[in-house]
Amino acid sequence: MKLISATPSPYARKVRIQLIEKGIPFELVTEVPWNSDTTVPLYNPLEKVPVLLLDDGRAVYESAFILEWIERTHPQPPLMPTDDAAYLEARRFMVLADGICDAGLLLFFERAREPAHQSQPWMARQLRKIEGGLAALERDIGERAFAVGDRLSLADISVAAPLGWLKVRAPDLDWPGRFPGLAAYYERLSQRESFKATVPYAQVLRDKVV
Ligand SMILES: N[C@@H](CCC(=O)N[C@@H](CS)C(=O)NCC(=O)O)C(=O)O
Repeated sequence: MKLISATPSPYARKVRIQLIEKGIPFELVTEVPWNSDTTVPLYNPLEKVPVLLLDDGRAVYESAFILEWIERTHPQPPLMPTDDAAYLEARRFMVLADGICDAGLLLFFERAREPAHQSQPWMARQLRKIEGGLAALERDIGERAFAVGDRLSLADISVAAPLGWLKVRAPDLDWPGRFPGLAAYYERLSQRESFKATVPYAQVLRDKVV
């Protein structure tokens, strides 16, 4: 099994952490999906990472679906609660976390435009979503060690992904300074080997994207 990933990608980081936590061997293929010579479109017509390449040649893409695919095909150790209410609560966190990633990427690429072409209303809109999402996470996770229940789940992995990404791609937002509960939560999760092994770092985008 191979995983096509990018070093800063919060979506790919979720899958990498899940694979490590489950002890599933995989080959990490690092790409810059924004560059014109990327191989990603060969495997995903949507041209995005992560892409999971199965041993039988099939490609699975869209991070939430990859997480589900891996959970179904490699159920041990479980990273989703079995109880319906807890499962749905975990999914709720995962949806919110992915939405923060989406707004973050939109903000990042708007900021990457020439200043004269940047849309202030668009950036303000994305910033509002990011900050609203972080505030909701701060409120709902509170001082708990894990988002749901008393063990690591895909909810924690998903929540951590935008937190780590924002540190690299939007450090000016200073979310740890503004959301101390989330900062302590992220710090605790960051002690895990799977988190240490996947700390995001920037890639240079060689080609013009916006
Ligand atoms: N909803 C997708 C988002 C994936 C995504 O946007 N990945 C970025 C890297 S962080 C990408 O590859 N973008 C390239 C593009 O949109 O062309 C997922 O969850 O997998």
